[in-house]
Amino acid sequence: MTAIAVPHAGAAGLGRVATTPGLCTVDAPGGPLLCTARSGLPEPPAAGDWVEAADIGGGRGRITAVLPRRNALTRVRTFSGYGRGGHGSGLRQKREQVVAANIDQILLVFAAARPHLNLDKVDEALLAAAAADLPALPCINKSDLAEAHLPQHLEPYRRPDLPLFVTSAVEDLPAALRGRTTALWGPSGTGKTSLLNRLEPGLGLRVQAVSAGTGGGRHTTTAATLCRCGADGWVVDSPGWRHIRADAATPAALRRVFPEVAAIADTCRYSDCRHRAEPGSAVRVAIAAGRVQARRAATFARYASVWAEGKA
Ligand SMILES: Nc1nc2c(ncn2[C@@H]2O[C@H](COP(=O)(O)OP(=O)(O)OP(=O)(O)O)[C@@H](O)[C@H]2O)c(=O)[nH]1
Ligand SMILES: [Mg+2]
Ligand SMILES: [Zn+2]
Repeated sequence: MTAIAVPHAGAAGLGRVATTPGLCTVDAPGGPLLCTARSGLPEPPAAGDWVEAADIGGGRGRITAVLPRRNALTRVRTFSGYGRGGHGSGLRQKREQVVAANIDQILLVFAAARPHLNLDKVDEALLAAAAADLPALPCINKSDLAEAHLPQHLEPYRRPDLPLFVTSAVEDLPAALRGRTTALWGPSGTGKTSLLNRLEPGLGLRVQAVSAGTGGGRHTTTAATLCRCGADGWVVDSPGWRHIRADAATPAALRRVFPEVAAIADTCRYSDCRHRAEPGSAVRVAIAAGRVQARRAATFARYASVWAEGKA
């Protein structure tokens, strides 16, 4: 996940792209328009883009211009192709795809269970959002399926600067989404679309049970879709991802996501301490005393060393 910052464009009187595969649906001032895009646009429109669209009658329209994006949530998709290097040399091509444009915040949707909750993935997602300078709202959905120890595991996320949602009942969410464009982001099957359907019952978006065997999602949502949510909010429902890239995490992002570890790491004897067997590692002492979670400290140390190596 990366967010590219570009200057904000004014939005009055323009349409906003709701869905993109094939024809675009544009939420235009006069109602929804099914649009084709003018050829020669520098980039294909993405969900959340503000566009100029000409109404050509019969509910149809034509996108003539895409306004500059304030930011864009992207994901890298890897394609296997066949290269010229002889037998079995599958060339892996990477292409960056815009999932959603002009986003104010990200609701990171995970499930307490089915699929299994991997808190390292939560940390990575928070780190990616911090590195992209986007506010993140972590949300643990399916709280009705949570095991008894969940509150203990979530302890590091209960902080005044982080609005953690534990949902199933969604009463607190509407206020957090008001007046903003929020991208839903998280693994497949965690209930992103279900949350949106409960917030806006009229949407009737498709959801699908997770796999009976693995408890994993089935990639039900296949394209990013912008929906109106409440009187003045927008939500982009997005396809569940498998990989999240947090490798761009800066020391500032690390400090924001792991404040309890960073504060103690500051007091380690060596500034390049890896918090393993080094003498004078305050983090190691804190783990032994139960003041810091070993899991969080390990992730913090891993990303700190990735950063240090990148700078070396
Ligand atoms: N027990 C329980 N099940 C839920 C909850 N929320 C959603 N589900 C179920 O989880 C399954 C997956 O929900 P979806 O909304 O399709 O998940 P998604 O995150 O949109 O998945 P993708 O579109 O594949 O990324 C469905 O069977 C939902 O009914 C919840 O709070 N509790
Ligand atoms: Mg979905
Ligand atoms: Zn240390």
